[in-house]
Amino acid sequence: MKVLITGVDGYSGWPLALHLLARGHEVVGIDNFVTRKRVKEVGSWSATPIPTFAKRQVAVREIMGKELGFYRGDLQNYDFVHHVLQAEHPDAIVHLAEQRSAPYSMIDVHHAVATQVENLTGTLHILYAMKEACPDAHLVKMGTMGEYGTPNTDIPEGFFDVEFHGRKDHLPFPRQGGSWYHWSKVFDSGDVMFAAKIFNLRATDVMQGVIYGIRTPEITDDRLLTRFDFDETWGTALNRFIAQAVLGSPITPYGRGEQKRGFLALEDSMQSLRLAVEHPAAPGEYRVFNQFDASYSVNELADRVARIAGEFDLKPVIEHPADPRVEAEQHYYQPIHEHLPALGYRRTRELDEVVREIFTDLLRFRRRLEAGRHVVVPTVQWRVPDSRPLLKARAAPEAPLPTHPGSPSLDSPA
Ligand code: USQ
Repeated sequence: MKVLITGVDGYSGWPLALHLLARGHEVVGIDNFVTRKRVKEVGSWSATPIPTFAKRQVAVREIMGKELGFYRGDLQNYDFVHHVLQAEHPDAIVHLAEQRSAPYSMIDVHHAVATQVENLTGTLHILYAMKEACPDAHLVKMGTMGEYGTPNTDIPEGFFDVEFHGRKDHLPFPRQGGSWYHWSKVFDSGDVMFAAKIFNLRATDVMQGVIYGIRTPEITDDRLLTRFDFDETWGTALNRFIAQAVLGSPITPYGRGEQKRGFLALEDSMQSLRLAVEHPAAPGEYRVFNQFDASYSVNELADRVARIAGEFDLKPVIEHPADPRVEAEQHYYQPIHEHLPALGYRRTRELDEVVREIFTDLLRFRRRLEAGRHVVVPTVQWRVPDSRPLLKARAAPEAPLPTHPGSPSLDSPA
């Protein structure tokens, strides 16, 4: 199959390109490199050294013997999107090119607006360009488990049966995003569902949990590494906890630490996305896959990381900052995930094994982490003004905390 990946330079996009190429698919990517720019904006960088995209393409050619097609451009430009879809006629489009950080979207009004305008515009451009240029292609759209929030019921895969005032229907399950970012994904889901109906498009909306990991089997050489973020804005819970342990900084489960999320190893996320691509939705069908392996509370993950850190002669402490987010810190959490296993999905990576793998790599890149020690402390607050202390019993910061000057530009660099 020919697969177009938007956001091919990102944490998931890059290993997905390698995975699909290794499986014999033809892959073309799009990126505008805005994540590289925005991680710099908050004063951080990838813990793994990542080459320029041109060097990545050379590495793919030399190490894998494969060609990776690439268009540098911005999904905010409809003519660009239409041109690529018309020129390439992909069988599937995996749409990952969105502002993906909840804390980033909560910095201020400008970051909230940029997140929602960019994410919704990019998705609408793809939907319209598909209608015009490749109406038989299958859209695999990256959503998030966070669209559902944490309801006090089980969470179905997108839809559920409802009986109200004596009448029954099969309806979308209510969405309750926990940040402007998560709400952008909720609005996207509505747009993709509607477009599938009116344009007769094939669409799979992937409700993905929090991803952790640094490697996939295709990453056989440092030149093929994917990015690994560890700062408070771009790093996600488990990855951040391991980076904190390597740094000797406190591991930071927020608040009571009993908030639960669905988690998935990077490698198994690649397997899931490939299965979605290889088993397309029918014309006019909008389907929803919940994509995660197991649910953990952040306390469980912090304890796990602290225990495994001992194997690497590290002795991290766990501290509980007041939760900078507005979220339930203790709640019921029981999402269902049956669609992907029905397509053949099987978990391949155990949590402890991946945690050890991340420790091993991060210890190699320890100096890159050390230089970013100041960006691991949470500063973005969901509720402002807020006078709660950021970190109980925290010493004065060793380096100035990062600031978030100005608003991000909607004109992402090409
Ligand atoms: N958390 C901590 N301590 C930290 C960092 C996070 O306790 O140092 C907690 C958060 O409060 C939250 C949970 O861990 O309850 C998850 O936070 P996260 O930063 O790992 O993930 P989140 O902001 O929800 O977003 C990430 C990705 C996003 C993806 C989402 C899947 O950045 O792109 O959509 O995970 S999900 O969480 O299922 O919505």
